[in-house]
Amino acid sequence: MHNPAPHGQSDPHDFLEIDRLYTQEERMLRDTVRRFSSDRILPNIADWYEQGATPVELAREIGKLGLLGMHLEGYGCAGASSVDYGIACLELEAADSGIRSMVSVQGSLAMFPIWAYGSEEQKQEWLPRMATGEVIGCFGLTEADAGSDPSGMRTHAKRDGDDWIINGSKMWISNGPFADIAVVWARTDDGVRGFVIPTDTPGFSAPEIKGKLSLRASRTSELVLDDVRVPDGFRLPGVSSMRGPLSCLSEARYGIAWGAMGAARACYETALAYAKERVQFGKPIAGFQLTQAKLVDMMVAINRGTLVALHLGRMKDEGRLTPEQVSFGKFDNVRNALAIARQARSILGGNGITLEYPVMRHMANLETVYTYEGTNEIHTLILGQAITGQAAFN
Ligand code: TGC
Ligand code: FAD
Repeated sequence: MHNPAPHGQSDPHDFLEIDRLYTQEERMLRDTVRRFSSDRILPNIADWYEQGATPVELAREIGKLGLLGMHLEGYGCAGASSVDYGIACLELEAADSGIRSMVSVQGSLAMFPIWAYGSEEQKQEWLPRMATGEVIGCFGLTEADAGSDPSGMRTHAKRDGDDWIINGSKMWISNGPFADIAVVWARTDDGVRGFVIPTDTPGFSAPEIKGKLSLRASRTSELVLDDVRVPDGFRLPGVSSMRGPLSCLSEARYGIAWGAMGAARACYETALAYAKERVQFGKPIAGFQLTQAKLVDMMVAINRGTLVALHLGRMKDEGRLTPEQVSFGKFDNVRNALAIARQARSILGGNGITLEYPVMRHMANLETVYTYEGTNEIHTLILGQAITGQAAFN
């Protein structure tokens, strides 16, 4: 029988000793991404956020680390586990949700459909260069009038001999302003199809969306397709229904369940350190019961959410994770991360609203994370359907 650890010895930074649940290799990966983040992202992120742009070279650097499409096998991809991918998402999002988003879009939304549904030629052509970051991709599903219900899309592709002519527009497309290729989902006579379209194809444009107050380190655009003519070889042959785009979303949502805990951790760590230093009424504000209640709520939610993410990851690696279990992680971890960021912001008082601290930036980012990849409400309905058997979407 083991003696219990002495009272008061629990680590405020890893209260439930989740670290012990990772393998040695997983810890090494975590340390590598964390070091990259603190050397390369954290010193610059406030400026990138303020300017509304992150240099595209960062994608190449992340590619060199082997993080782009890292959970895919072959074609120059790292073939890492789902847990590894989750850990990378967590560490990148601890820096900024926009950076994690760039990696999610590249790996889960642009590379994954090519890997899962592309022809051998398409895989050979695109995946190796996407894994290094030489080619950047974006994912066009959402439209101005088809957000939560993408099956209402109007973008359509019509067969013309050996070619397709694509018309329509997409909205809110991450990586759009600088992407080299776009995976665009369009209605056809033969169901919903994905097309891999080089962004310099005549008739294709990607006007940038300006004035965002959230996810500013990630660039976003519309995609406009005006009589875009592409050969049949640009069509993804392996899927012809909404299962195509929706299965990509499951990949990205899984990464977000982890990533949100990274943003939450950054907020908690900042608030804890600040509360111990900041003196009001003659003592550190960490000594007030109301502050402690906030910090405890944050710490408990982060430990719980990280355990959920790790559990989902182990299930995914066993091939047992269902889309609605992914929704569980995205739904609960993102709403908790947003609540944590708001609590942390209040602990920092006036300083909390500046870019000098990461908290308000994370809080603003998490408003987007709450909305994209299925809003909080849509995931509520996915879970509601899973437990009742009744669809309540319309
Ligand atoms: P439904 O009739 O339920 O299903 C159609 C087919 O798709 C399959 N399926 C899924 N497969 C894998 N993963 C999932 N999550 C899946 N959801 C559904 C399903 O089994 C069926 O297959 P089959 O073979 O029988 O045809 O589809 P629906 O059109 O009624 O969908 C309902 C709903 C509301 C759940 C869906 O439309 C939805 O998830 N809406 C939310 C839209 C959304 O999340 N958009 C995200 C856009 S991309 C983005 O935000 C990127 S942000 C950047 C970043 O990720 O960092
Ligand atoms: P709507 O669908 O109009 O929803 C508005 C409100 O109505 C929400 O609260 C919603 O939950 C609620 N609502 C809708 N339907 C129901 C219902 N049945 N029951 C109850 N409530 C409901 N998309 C891409 O395709 N690719 C990308 O790369 C991408 N990147 C993004 C980056 C950013 C910064 C943002 C903000 C969005 C991005 N998106 C992307 C789009 C994103 O997925 C959509 O914004 C999201 O799916 C919601 O769609 P919507 O904005 O049209 O909101």
